[in-house]
Amino acid sequence: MKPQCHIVGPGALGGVFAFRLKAAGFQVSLIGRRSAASEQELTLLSSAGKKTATFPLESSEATEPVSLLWVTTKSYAALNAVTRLRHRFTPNTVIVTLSNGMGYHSVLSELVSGRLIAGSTTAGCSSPNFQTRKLSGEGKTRLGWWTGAETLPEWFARIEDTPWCSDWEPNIEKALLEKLAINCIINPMTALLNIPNGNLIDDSHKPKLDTAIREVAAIFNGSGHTDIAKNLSQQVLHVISDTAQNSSSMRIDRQHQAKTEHEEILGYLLESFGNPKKKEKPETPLLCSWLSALRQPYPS
Ligand code: KPL
Repeated sequence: MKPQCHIVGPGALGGVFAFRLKAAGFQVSLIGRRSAASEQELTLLSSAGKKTATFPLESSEATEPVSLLWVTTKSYAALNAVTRLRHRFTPNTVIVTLSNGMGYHSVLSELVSGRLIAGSTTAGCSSPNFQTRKLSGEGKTRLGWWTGAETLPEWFARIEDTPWCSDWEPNIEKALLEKLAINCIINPMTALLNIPNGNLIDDSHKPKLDTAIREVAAIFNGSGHTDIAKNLSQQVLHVISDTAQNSSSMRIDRQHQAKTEHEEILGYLLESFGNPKKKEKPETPLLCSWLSALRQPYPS
């Protein structure tokens, strides 16, 4: 029998993962905003062509148990989305999160007594319209137990050999921090300048990019994550070249005048990460100016 899973947040990322998990043999149901519809047809555009599939669509209020829940909402919406589903959890429910940023994993983990798999993905996903999801780069998806437990869930065997999945991560927190460091640079800079990722290495932007890398690396060095700091420049340039044509999620949100994940990305790094009370924090004027620009309301 096919294992069942639910995806809450069937936007760009959730839609792409609905197709990926279906292809891996899961029976996938979507959980969306309250809607009268009981199914949702989605079309996936990728380098492999065009695929269309119909997924059962449930509301949070439904009562059937949820055994494996993939959370693909924006990070600021994850806690609320999961809390609204609590009445559907069993003593064995497992949550997998793929949202950007940090600061929300521990609370989510408590909601399922530690059965939280945290994930990070560099898949290039967008949603050109209500029904269409676009995959412009497979990227890599890294998963691991938030608690650091080592036993792999049985269903991991279904996805571990797919081109998008990395080996199981025994230290997922480090993987999330590596991604956070990259997001703290690429996302705010592309969002505020309104440019695609690849333009960050143009001569006119490169000095600012280098400054941002230096400031983020200083924070990671100061908190003892020297290996993340050391590899940061190389990693950022790698993601920029891999996603050169893409828009970062923060740029897309700003273009739609939607809430961005700046608090869970840059806000977390500057105000919660490491020891926020420590006096001798490195100076990060560029990052601080970005955070305050992102905190400004959109002009009406
Ligand atoms: O994670 C991303 C995002 O846009 O949120 C990257 C990898 C930076 C790709 O744009």
